Amino acid sequence: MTEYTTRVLNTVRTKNAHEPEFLQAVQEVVSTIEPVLTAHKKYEENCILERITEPERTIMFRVPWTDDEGHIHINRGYRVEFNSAIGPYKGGLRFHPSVNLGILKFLGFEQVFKNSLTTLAMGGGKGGSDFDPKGKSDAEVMRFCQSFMTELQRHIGADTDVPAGDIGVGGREIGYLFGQYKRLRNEFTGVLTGKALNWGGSLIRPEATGYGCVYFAQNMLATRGDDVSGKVCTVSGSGNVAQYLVEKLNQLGAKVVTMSDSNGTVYDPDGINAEKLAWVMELKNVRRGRIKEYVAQFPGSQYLEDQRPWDIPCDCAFPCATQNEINGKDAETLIKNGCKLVAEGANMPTDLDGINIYLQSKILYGPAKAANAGGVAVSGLEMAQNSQRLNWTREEVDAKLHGIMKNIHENAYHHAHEYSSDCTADFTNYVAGANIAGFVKVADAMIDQGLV
Ligand code: NDP
Ligand code: 2IT
Repeated sequence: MTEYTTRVLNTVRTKNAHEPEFLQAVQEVVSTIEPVLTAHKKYEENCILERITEPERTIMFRVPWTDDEGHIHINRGYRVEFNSAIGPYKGGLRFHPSVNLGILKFLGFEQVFKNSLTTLAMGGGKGGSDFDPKGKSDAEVMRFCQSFMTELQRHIGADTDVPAGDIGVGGREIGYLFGQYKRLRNEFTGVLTGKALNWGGSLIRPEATGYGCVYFAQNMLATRGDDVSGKVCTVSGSGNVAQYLVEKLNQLGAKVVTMSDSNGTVYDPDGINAEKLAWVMELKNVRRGRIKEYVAQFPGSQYLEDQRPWDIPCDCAFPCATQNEINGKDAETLIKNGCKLVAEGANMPTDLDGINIYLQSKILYGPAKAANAGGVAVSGLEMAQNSQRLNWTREEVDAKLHGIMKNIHENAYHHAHEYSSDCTADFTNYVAGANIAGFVKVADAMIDQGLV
């Protein structure tokens, strides 16, 4: 580590001592962008690292709501407006009991670099609440969303800050949030993305994160003359990202043998084919049930209570649930069992030990900022369509998503080979490549715009 990065990391650690996920995300970025900081002193001279690790604005607010029995509940709401150097703040809202400021700061920080990689004009932000939508009625979720938006609306706007979904926030929640924004502000604008098709949404937005992650995996495999067809794949999660990732893998001839939720994993050695996936989608999206119900429906499959999918042998692994779901031991197990590719649908699903093991093993590793950027990229395309007051076809949006993922891969590949000394003809350090490519665009914009 250089004197500059050591000093900045120490300050960030002191100032954010109780935010381990945020510190983890910062450490990963700072340790990989050193070569570009050394090559170009302007970043240090302009204190870019010190500035880019501090959110421009952090909003925290009370969210009171009443349940169906009339009992009052108080949750905490947040919006971290991290960086607006290259566009309005953009990033999802997460509703999950584990949400706290440190988790949203890690997500907002990651979003800055991810959004930069998409090539679209979007800054980075993230928000959410410790509200748990599980087990709540639609009416309770609506009242919560209305209360949450009653405060959030004064901070966001189509040219200021454009939230979207994340864990616990899907089409239902975006609908209630949009309705309340429209009522309070008396304007129909593209203030949220992930809207339904009949009121401003974009085709392919629900599919975009999962599809985009598979497109990124295909681009990585192509560098080794390989393809996803015929590959045995393990997937974690069974929500939005996991569902469409499994759909695309099936379409491309891969075999997906696991899906999971926070209670356990289903292992289906015959493969979760299109028909079984349709059943999972109905289970999770309509009945809002648990993944363990799969085994009663599909004999031959097993339910692994309290387990993640990483002990199951696979060619390719796609973590699509949550942060730090793969540790060093899991990464070792994956590689010992023959895994040749990890592409991250979730944000920061692998801890720092796990990442080091992937890099030492020289497998194809697509880090979240690059591999899951398809979701926010199509959010950017939804914003573009809203501004034009036009809707593009499914084929048009999918073609643009394909192009964006290819571009992200090339950009990360070239920056890795230019700056990261561990790259060879057969190996690309996409972590360094994605972090450097994402950083340079934002940092240069910050320098252009002066000390703000
Ligand atoms: P969903 O809420 O639709 O699904 C989340 C899935 O992950 C569920 O199966 C859930 O299980 C599981 N999960 C959530 N928290 C945990 C946990 N603590 N431990 C184990 N499993 C857990 O969310 P998404 O599919 O949208 O998001 C999944 C991941 O992808 C997140 O990391 C998110 O940040 C990331 N992401 C999402 C994008 C999007 O466009 N939606 C874009 C880019 C990244 P359970 O039902 O038990 O809670
Ligand atoms: O982590 C992410 O990129 C998202 N949850 C999607 C953000 C967005 O604005 O579409």
